[in-house]
Amino acid sequence: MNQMRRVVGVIPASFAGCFLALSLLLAPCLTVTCAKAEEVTFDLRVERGRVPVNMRLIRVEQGDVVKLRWSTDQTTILHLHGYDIEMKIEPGAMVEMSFTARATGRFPVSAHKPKQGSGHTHDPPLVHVEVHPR
Ligand SMILES: [Cu+2]
Repeated sequence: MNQMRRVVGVIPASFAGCFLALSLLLAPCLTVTCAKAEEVTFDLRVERGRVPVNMRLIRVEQGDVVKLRWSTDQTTILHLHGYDIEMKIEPGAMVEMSFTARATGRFPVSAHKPKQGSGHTHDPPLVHVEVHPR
């Protein structure tokens, strides 16, 4: 006990300060909020340009690592707005769209029909990704 106190006593103030700062930095991560950040995976099947009704709203929480695994019956280019991720999906292959949900909000994923000419048009969104604040 006596020895312990002496050891604590000789810790330089700067070190103690650092330790305090570090604890404050880490503290939020030790609470439930931070521990909840997780990896979430959704399997999404596009058939004739649509995703099943019960899969059209994807709710995640800020900080989650989100994986959308896409399969399709026709070649399509997907565009996740806001996060600005574009990928091509083709029949017979599973394509994973992966991102960390840093920005909160409601983000549509639209299909781009392969088209001639420049620019692109959107069909109504296939799904919406909702990123909720923690
Ligand atoms: Cu687009």
